[in-house]
Amino acid sequence: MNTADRLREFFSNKRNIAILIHRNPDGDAIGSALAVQRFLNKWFDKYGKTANITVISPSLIAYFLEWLPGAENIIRYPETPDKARSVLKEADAIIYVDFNAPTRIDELSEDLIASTAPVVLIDHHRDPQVNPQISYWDPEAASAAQLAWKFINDFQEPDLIDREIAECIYTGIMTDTGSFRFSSVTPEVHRIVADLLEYGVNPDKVYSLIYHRFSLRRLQFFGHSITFRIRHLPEFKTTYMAIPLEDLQRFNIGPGETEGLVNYTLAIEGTRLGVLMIDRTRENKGNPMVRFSFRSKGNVHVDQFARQFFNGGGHHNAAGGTLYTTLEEAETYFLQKLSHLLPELTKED
Ligand SMILES: [Mn+2]
Repeated sequence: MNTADRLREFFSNKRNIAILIHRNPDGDAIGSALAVQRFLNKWFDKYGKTANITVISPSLIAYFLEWLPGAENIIRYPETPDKARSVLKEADAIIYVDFNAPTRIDELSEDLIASTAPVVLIDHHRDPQVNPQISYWDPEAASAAQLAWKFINDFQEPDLIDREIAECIYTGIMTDTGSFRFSSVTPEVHRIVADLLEYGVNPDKVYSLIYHRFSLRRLQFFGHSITFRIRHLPEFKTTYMAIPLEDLQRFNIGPGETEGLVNYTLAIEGTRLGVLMIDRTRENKGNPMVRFSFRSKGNVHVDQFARQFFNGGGHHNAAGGTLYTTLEEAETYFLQKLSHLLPELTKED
C-alpha cells in the first residue's frame, strides 16, 4: 500500500482526533498542529464525513501566536481542564506534534498514558517515548512543521492546501530555525519555504506578527536582563543570564515573554555556549524550580549536556532542562558542570 492509501485508510474511520502539543507551545508546535487540523478538516469535508479534530495545549498560548489561523479554537488545559480531559478520553486517534514523550504535557500526561488510541507522531526530537502507527519523525529535521508539511502532502490532495495552512507551516519553520539560519537548515528547507510562498505566504507579515510584538515593558525587561543579568566567561566561550523572580515580577513578564532572550547570549563574539536560566518558582506552586535554555554553535552538543545534568534534552544546538533548586544553587551547579563541556567548547569545528 502506498503512503497516501495508508494515511487515507488510517483516518477514514476516525471520528474524534486529538492533536496534542507540548507545554509552553512555540510557533513550531502551534503552527504544525493548526496546519494539520485545518488540512484534516478540509479532507473530511471533501469526502462528506464528519470528524471532531481538536488541538489541545497543556498551557496557555503566547499572545504573539494567537493570530495564527485557527488558534482561537485551541483547547487550553489551564482554562478548560475538563474539556481537555474529555477530548483526550474520547479520542480514537492522537497526533503528537513537536514532542514525543507523554511526560511533556504536565497534568495531562496521565490521561495520555492511559489512552489506548492509535498514535500518529509528527516530531523532530530525539528518543521518542511513544509507539506510533504512523510516524513522521526525523531528528535531523529543522522543525516539526516541515514534517507536518510532508504529512499533509502525502495525502496527495493538493487542492486542499491553502494560504492559511502554508502560513502555519511557514511560522513553524521560521520560529524553529532562527529565521532560516540554524545549522539544521538545508536546501530542502528552503525548497519547502519556496513552495509555501507560492501559496501566498507574506514573509514580512508573518515575521512582524511574531517578532515585532514587544510591549515597551517586555523590551525594557530584555534590556535590563542584558545590562544586569549577563555573565561572560571567555575561558569557557560561554555567556549566560540568570533571571531572578523579582525581575519577572517587576516587568510583569508572562508565559512565553522570555522567548528569544537566550539568543542574545550567542551574539557576543567568541561565545559557543549561551544559557538562560530563569527562576520559575511561580510555575511550581511556589516551590523552587529553575528552567534552563541552552543554545550552542557547531559541535557543542547541548542536548547530551541537558539530558545528563539538567533533566532535559532537545537538539544538538538548542536544548532545555529543569532543576528543582533556587536560582543561586542552579547557577553554582551549572558552573560546576560546565567543565564537562570544556573539550567541545575549546575545540574549533
Ligand atoms: Mn520544534
